[in-house]
Amino acid sequence: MLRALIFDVDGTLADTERDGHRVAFNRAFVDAGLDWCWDVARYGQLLRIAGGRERIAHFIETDAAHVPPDERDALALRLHVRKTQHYLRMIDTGAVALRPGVARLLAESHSAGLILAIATTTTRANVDRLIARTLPAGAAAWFSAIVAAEDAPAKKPDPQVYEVALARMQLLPHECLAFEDSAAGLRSASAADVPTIVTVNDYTRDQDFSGALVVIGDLGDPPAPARWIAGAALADAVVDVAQLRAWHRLAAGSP
Ligand code: XBP
Ligand code: MG
Repeated sequence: MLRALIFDVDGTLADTERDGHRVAFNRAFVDAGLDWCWDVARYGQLLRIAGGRERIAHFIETDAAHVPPDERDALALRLHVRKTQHYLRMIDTGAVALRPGVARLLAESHSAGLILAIATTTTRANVDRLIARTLPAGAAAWFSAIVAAEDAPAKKPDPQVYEVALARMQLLPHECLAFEDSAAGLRSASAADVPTIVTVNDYTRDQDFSGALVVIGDLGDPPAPARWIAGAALADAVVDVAQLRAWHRLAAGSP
């Protein structure tokens, strides 16, 4: 029986990367007097590295080798702290919006008694602020578990973040459905045996989603329908709780 929904954040709850995180990283670089600037294409490549601080550290290794090795970690940390300050301010100003159907499905699922959880590589403060800024007052209490970068140091595609979420909810993988946007996120949830629904975005649409229960463009929000891409059939125009229960039965192999 479907008991819980586990949502990724970046790219899934909200399309945060291109016009959110990427802009915040660049503002932090400017503040530090660095001439680094991650354009849309380069950031798409850097997204292969999960975790903002790890992403900066990787960039230093590949593009700023002049930084003395014993100063690199401290620099990456300092830049990431500043980047997070910029990103939080962007959320506060409404620069980060939820993807189509997310607010609707979260509210409907909560009302239907489904347990909700978050499993993300991003910084916890980013999650709390996004929920506070984009969902109804009190919605933070809808989530039984919010597992973020601080709780699962092994980043996606490692399954740790999903394993921590399952343990906190005391649920089995097949009692849940995961929502992801990227191949790394799908691999993370799949490695934890959680059946996964993928909603793609501009950065991830060409990635390999083999093993996903279903791949769609987004969850759909009337009058705009969800766009089916691959996997289990989409019965109606939008993804609702009835559709999730049907997909979950399919994943469980029950009629
Ligand atoms: C996506 C990530 C994060 C964000 C940046 O997380 O890999 O690192 O890109 O956020 P997910 P931070 O898709 O798992 O939500 O700078 O806070 O890491
Ligand atoms: Mg994601």
